[in-house]
Amino acid sequence: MSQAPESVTDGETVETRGDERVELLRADTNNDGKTDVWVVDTDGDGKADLFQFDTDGDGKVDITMVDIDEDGQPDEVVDGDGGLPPEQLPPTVQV
Ligand SMILES: [Ca+2]
Ligand SMILES: [Ca+2]
Ligand SMILES: [Ca+2]
Repeated sequence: MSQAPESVTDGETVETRGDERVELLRADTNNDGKTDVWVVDTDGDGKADLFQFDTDGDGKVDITMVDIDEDGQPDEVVDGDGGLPPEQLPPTVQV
């Protein structure tokens, strides 16, 4: 069930390992006070399998990557939040 990282689709709901959303990390990489990187565990095993990025700083996710087999390589990349919008919470890490 692995797909090539090149399979970028638009506006689709991504398939994740689980239905949970445990945010392991939220980071503000451009120091505007808003989160722009989310690292998420969806199946509760403590390992990250969902990564989301806000690339234009509007607080909404622009790119979602899923690492379905948790090997550190993204298996699916979609535009937008992939049907998994994050809560608007302050970042846990200022980068
Ligand atoms: Ca930011
Ligand atoms: Ca996981
Ligand atoms: Ca955005």
